[in-house]
Amino acid sequence: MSKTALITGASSGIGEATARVLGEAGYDLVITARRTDRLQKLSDELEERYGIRVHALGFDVRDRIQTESALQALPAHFRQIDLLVNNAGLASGLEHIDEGDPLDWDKMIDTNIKGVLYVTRIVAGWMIQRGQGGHIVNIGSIAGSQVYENGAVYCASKHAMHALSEGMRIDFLHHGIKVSEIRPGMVETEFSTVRFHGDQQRADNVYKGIEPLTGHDIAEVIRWIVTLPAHVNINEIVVMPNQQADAHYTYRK
Ligand code: NDP
Ligand code: 8X3
Repeated sequence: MSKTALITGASSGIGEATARVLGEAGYDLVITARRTDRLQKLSDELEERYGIRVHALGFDVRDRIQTESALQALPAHFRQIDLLVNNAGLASGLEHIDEGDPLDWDKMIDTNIKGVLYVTRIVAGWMIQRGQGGHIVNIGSIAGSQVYENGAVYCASKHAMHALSEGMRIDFLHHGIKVSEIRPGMVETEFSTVRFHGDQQRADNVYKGIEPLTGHDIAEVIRWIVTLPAHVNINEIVVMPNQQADAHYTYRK
């Protein structure tokens, strides 16, 4: 019997790479994001390449009603979720708090914290009902343990992801659901373009002189974590580019 994974934020970056890697590993997939054109293209490609079943599902994780109704409308097969990857998230803006845009704060808090809760509540509920355990992989960040100037709200949202991961691990312990938090450093995706509201030059400068991680690097870590024996769990793992020591120190060539 093939396993099924639901990946949020699969229209780009880490989520898209994870869909590719899990698809190659034989998982049936539910891939979600707002940009459904991208999801549909990815779904067609992965079904064709790996002979798996893929369901593309468009919703905005910030909208609880939309999230719940999209998930509840999934065909029965795709509600038998073995693995949930809570990946959808973003940074928006990079300013001191007194100059920050509250609309950016809403986006980060609503997506990175409330969105994770809305999706997890439903999918973990299905796992518990089914009674066969499961695995939840949360994409946190080094920003979940360190705070840097101008990034207070994003860092707060990833500190929250860390707390939610710990909370899920406790709450789901007696249901046999593993919870793993991955905390990457710099990964070159659309992350910085989104953070700088489409300013590509500013986004490119973030990675100047550094070989950053790729979405695929993180996806391979997920592949490893989910193939460990049933009695083994990786609670959390920090993954960094070799040229980055932590949130404050990078060595640029
Ligand atoms: P990308 O911008 O490439 O991908 C983000 C994904 O999240 C997209 O698929 C996007 O899809 C989805 N998403 C964003 N907002 C929403 C929303 N409201 N509803 C549904 N989906 C949404 O960035 P990354 O791949 O880098 O980011 C993935 C995760 O990794 C995030 O949680 C990020 O915080 C975390 N991370 C990233 C690091 C990095 O350096 N890149 C480092 C550490 C952690 P769409 O726009 O189509 O809805
Ligand atoms: C994203 C990476 O550099 O903002 O979580 O901490 S960083």
